[in-house]
Amino acid sequence: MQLVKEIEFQATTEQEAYQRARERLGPDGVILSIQTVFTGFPFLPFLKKKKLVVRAGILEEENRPRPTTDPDLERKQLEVLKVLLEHKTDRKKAAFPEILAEKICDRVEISPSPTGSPSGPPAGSPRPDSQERLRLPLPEDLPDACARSLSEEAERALQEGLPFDAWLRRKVEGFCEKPGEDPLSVHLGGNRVMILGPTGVGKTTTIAKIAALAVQQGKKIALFTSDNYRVSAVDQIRTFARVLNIPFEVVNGGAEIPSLVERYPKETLIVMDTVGFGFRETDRLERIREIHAYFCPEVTHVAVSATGKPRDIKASIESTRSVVPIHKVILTKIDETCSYGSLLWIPMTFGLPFSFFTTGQNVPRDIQFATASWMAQTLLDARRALDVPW
Ligand SMILES: Nc1nc2c(ncn2[C@@H]2O[C@H](COP(=O)(O)OP(=O)(O)OP(=O)(O)O)[C@@H](O)[C@H]2O)c(=O)[nH]1
Ligand SMILES: [Mg+2]
Repeated sequence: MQLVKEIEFQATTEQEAYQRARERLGPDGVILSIQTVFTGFPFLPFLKKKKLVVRAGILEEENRPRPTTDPDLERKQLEVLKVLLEHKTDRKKAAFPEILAEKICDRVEISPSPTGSPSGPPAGSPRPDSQERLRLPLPEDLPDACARSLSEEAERALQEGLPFDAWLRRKVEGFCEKPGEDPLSVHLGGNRVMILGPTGVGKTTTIAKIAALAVQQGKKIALFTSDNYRVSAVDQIRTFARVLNIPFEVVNGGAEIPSLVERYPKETLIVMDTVGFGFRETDRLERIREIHAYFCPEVTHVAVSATGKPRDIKASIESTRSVVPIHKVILTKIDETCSYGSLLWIPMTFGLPFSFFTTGQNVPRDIQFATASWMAQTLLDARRALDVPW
């Protein structure tokens, strides 16, 4: 990409910044950066004013092949694409993602994630501090109210003769979709899908993994992004779309979404990537409300990181829910934690099922359909790895 025009101006809100960029640069304008500055008298805080210094521009693809910042990554991505395409013609032989993932790993030297698989948390994980939780091997990072309610339920089940493992498996069945013939469609929940969530949780990477699954299954898919605040964000998802050879659209404003969607037949899966937001960023939340209103997704997934603190995850989900309806939760970065309480307290607290779990940076390998068997196994293995007697 090359920057063919660049402007700088001031605005009071991100919404205004976006509108002015559109007015001055037309539909191809993208926000390059927004910097918040304060003016006024530092010693008189009530006179302090916030303003946004905005850089916007027009990006164009260069005619010559784009130099990549990471040629090794590009090579790996092309290898992944080749495996996907080969696999597409040979679909009956293998179940995705495991077998395809093996194929890809055989062909492409993708290093395993440093923290390893979630099914085997490293030794030295924090030990439960209460006798109660030692007796009932629940995750030690559960918020107290959830821990109490689960302990009581598990105790009752034990008294009725249901072993803890069996009770846990049954419990988590209510926290995800029932497996079906077409797990990708079941877990996505529709053909117009919007993925939201805080900054940096892995939304775009997860969308790339989902797109790879769709391509592998021969589904028609198009990627949309409304995250045009940063050049790198557009570039990141464009690269994935290019490697997978699927259509890609940058959405500059909500009003243009219906005509972009109309270009695709109803059966095409359209996945909308969105700008990450902090739960206090009302401008960004407004932007999400606008995109949602025009895109009218059948299903909205919120992505949150398993490494997040419960309070922050709660604030993210609640703030998202205050602007748009949410149907499912994607729990990301499970490989980066050995505390699995979020597998239980998130669905218990919000009454939302999980759709996908992501377990590393590798596209397309590190994604799991959220199934009860995977959840129960992960929770049980985590406790076994702690050598808890039970
Ligand atoms: N360990 C680990 N890293 C991940 C996972 N998913 C994504 N990442 C990494 O997290 C970082 C951010 O990922 P993105 O996909 O750009 O996150 P995002 O939510 O789209 O970020 P914004 O667009 O900035 O809000 C990248 O370095 C990813 O490789 C995961 O499951 N595990
Ligand atoms: Mg992103």
